Amino acid sequence: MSDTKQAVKPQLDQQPLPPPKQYGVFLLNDDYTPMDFVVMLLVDVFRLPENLAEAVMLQVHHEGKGLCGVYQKDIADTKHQQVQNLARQAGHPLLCTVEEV
Ligand code: TYC
Repeated sequence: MSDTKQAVKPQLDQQPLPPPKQYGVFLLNDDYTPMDFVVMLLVDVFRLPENLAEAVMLQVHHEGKGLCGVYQKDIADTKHQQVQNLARQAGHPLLCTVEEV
């Protein structure tokens, strides 16, 4: 009786996959969202330490935009959705964007 199991052949002749694209999640400034709320988001959603969260919040406040974190697309989209959901629930107009970096 022949052995019907197929040998798994390593695909050594194939090129390695390119690294996955990376996406930055950016916060945008507005005149209404409280600073404390933005710092809380940066700590809770992006896991930044408190001092860095405050620095990012102030950068957004002064320069209009700031990078919160860099992720693969699905994770960046999830963070974006979490920010928008938390902001809307709290009644703030905070906006964030996802951009390939
Ligand atoms: N500019 C806001 C204020 O003065 C604070 C703020 C910071 C809002 C960062 C949004 O992404 C933001 N209350």
